[in-house]
Amino acid sequence: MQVRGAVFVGQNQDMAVEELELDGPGEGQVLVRYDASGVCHSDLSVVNGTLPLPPPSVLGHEGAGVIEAVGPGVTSVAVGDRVVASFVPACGRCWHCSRGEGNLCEQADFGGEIYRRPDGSRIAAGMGVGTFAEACVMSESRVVKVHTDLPGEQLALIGCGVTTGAGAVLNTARVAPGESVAVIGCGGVGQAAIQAARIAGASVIIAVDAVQTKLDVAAKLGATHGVLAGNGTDPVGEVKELTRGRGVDYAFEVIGRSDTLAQAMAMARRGGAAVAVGVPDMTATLAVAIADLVISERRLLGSLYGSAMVRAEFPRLVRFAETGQLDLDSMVSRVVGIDDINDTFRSMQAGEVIRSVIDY
Ligand code: COD
Ligand code: ZN
Repeated sequence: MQVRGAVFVGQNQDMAVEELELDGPGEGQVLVRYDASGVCHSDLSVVNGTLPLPPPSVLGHEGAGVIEAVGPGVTSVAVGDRVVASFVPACGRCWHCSRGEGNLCEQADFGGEIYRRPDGSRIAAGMGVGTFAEACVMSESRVVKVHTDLPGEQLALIGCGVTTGAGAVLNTARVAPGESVAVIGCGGVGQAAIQAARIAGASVIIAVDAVQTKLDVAAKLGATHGVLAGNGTDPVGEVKELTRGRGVDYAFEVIGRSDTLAQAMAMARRGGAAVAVGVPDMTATLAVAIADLVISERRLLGSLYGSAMVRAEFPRLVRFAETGQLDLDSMVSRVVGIDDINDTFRSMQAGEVIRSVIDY
């Protein structure tokens, strides 16, 4: 079948929207026709070289759609099912999946070079689910069936940003009622973390961002305090001041910078934890005083894809949205067509949006 898709053609170059030929699903594979795709900062991180993925490929990893065809042997979904794509496979059988660590699934599955370009060359979906094209073929382990009437542009966000941010709070840190939280970086992923902290019953939720409008949205979604970061500011001091000098139980770094991760460590109380959600370039390291780790019993936790078991997590997040606890509508700042994909990166960098969503 013929689909339109945005092709990542080279580092720091605009993506090219092309007509692509897509093969049908093979053994154990499904064909998903996307309703919508969110545009996450990690897609930009691939294009600007922070996350090393070679061009050319079809990026996008936050999408929801409908199963259009299934290959032989597929059992978990059928034609017509609504699904959210999972950019980490969830095979359910490997060593990690069996231990409840589905986000670390060991299945080595990259659907192969499924798209054929007009010049005859073949390319793959760079993050496995190709949500920057109208449709994609992938292993059935990468789709989760959901029963819901939520609009596609809201459902798509569950594929990455919401699961990554909310899961960091609910699964990685397991924030308990009454605890205190700081979230550094209030883009799509950070706003989901703020909402999850509210759902978890955190009593103090401090949003930290360099852009005031992000703090305004955070206040609407559950933040009890906002701290404007940037030149000449002291976010660590302000967070300490808001917590009687002690610091927060959990400080989440949701940008992908080593300096703000150091801030998160400094914001965590004695016995508290910093949670690294963002990923800076692959060489970045963090200098931590070992004495501080021991004497202050501060912990540093990594969180990948919200430590989520997606087959349970996606439906849970859908229920939170349906019951009004999770406000996805406020996270969708712009709905655009695939031809506007390059402008969504510009508006993300300009701090204009929480999430841009491509509507197919
Ligand atoms: N201090 C405070 N706020 C800042 C600063 C700073 N120095 N710099 C930027 N910010 C704010 C921005 O104003 C913005 O509001 C926010 O940080 C970042 O938001 P977005 O919308 O650009 O980014 P998200 O929410 O889409 O993504 C954040 C991630 C941390 C997930 C992402 O960038 C990342 O690190 N990805 C790699 C990790 C990964 O692959 N995860 C799985 C797939 S996402
Ligand atoms: Zn993402």
